[in-house]
This record gives sequence, structure tokens and C-alpha cells, in this order.
Amino acid sequence: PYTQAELAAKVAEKLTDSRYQHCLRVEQTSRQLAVANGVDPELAAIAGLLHDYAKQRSDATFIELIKTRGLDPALLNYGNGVWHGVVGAELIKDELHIYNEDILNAVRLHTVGAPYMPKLAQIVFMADFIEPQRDFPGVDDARAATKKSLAAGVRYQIQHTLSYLVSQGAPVYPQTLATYNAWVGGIG
Ligand code: DGI
Ligand code: FE
Ligand code: FE
Ligand code: FE
Repeated sequence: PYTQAELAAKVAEKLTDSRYQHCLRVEQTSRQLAVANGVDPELAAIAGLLHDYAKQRSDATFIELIKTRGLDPALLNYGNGVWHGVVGAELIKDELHIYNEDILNAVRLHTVGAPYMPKLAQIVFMADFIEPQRDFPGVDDARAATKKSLAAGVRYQIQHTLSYLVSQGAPVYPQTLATYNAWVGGIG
């Protein structure tokens, strides 16, 4: 197994500096949210560090993985925003030899969420949204909601994300909608 420093170096190798710095902030925010919510901080730190590991890979890489790993073929209709987490977890297994399903699931769910999210996945989902450099209208409300409870944070984020996608006329991945229905709409 890699030390934190070795793992960070592996992440840095695959990302621009600004994206790597974001991963370090998500690592720290995940660690803090873990302590506050009774989750293993070391596990949360690793999942936070790795969450965007695959963000800068080519579309062709993701398309190949979707086709060869038996992933949802509907994924082919989307793009990097959805792929880098859901499909990116495959590259963490292949290249970093990390097979811990709690970590991999937190990476898989960090963008689209899920109707049921383990606490570790909720933590990375929220850390990505509220890390200290995030600056969008509502980020302070998101931070306050997350401080109140992880679930309140998740509800805030998925409502914000769905509104954003609709406002842009962007396609909504069905799992994103299912996350919204479960956490905000009360279905599922
Ligand atoms: O990787 P980050 O920029 O740190 O953040 P992220 O992984 O939370 O979000 C990546 C992008 O994915 C963001 O611009 C919103 C987009 N996204 C999330 N859900 C969906 C989506 N895009 C589409 N088209 N459909 C979705 O359901
Ligand atoms: Fe991401
Ligand atoms: Fe996110
Ligand atoms: Fe991120």
C-alpha cells in the first residue's frame, strides 16, 4: 500500500496543478467532515484525495472502459462530468491498485450521488462542493447545511446541481435525477 505522500504524488502526476490543489483541499475537507461525523478520517482523506484522479483523461479512455467493463451503456450519452467519477474508479483500480469498495464507491458517487449513499460517500460528495476555494452563490448556505448534518448538505447540493443542469439545458444522467428524487423529492 502507498503512503499518503506516494499517493499524492501519483495524483499530481495525472492532473494540472490547480486540479491537484483542489484534490488536496477536498482531502482536508473530507478529513474534517469525517471527524465531525464519526467516519474513519484516513479513509475519507484517501477518498477525497482520489476523487478527481481521472478528471483529465480523454473521452476515448472513458468510452473504452464503459464498453469493456460492463458499465451502464447509457453512460455513453454523457461526458467527462459524469464519467470521471463513475468510470474513473476503474482507473484507480487499474493504476493505483486500490480495491477498497468504500473508497471506490465514494469516488463513483462524488458527482451524481445515489439514492443511498454511505456516510463516506456523502462526505466526499460534500467536501468537493464546499472545499475552501469553492465560490458560487449559495456556497455559504451549503457549508451551513453540511455543518448541521451531512444529509442536509447532500439535499442542498443535489437540488442546486439539478437546477443548474436544467438551467443550462444539459442532459441529466438518470442517477442524478434518482438522487434528487430520493433526497429532495422523497421518492425511493
Ligand atoms: O469534478 P469537479 O469539477 O470538482 O466537480 P463534480 O465532479 O461535482 O462535477 C463535475 C461536473 O459534472 C459539473 O459541472 C456538473 C456535472 N454534472 C453533474 N451531474 C450531471 C452533470 N452533467 C450532466 N450532463 N449530467 C448530470 O447528470
Ligand atoms: Fe469531480
Ligand atoms: Fe461534486
Ligand atoms: Fe472535485
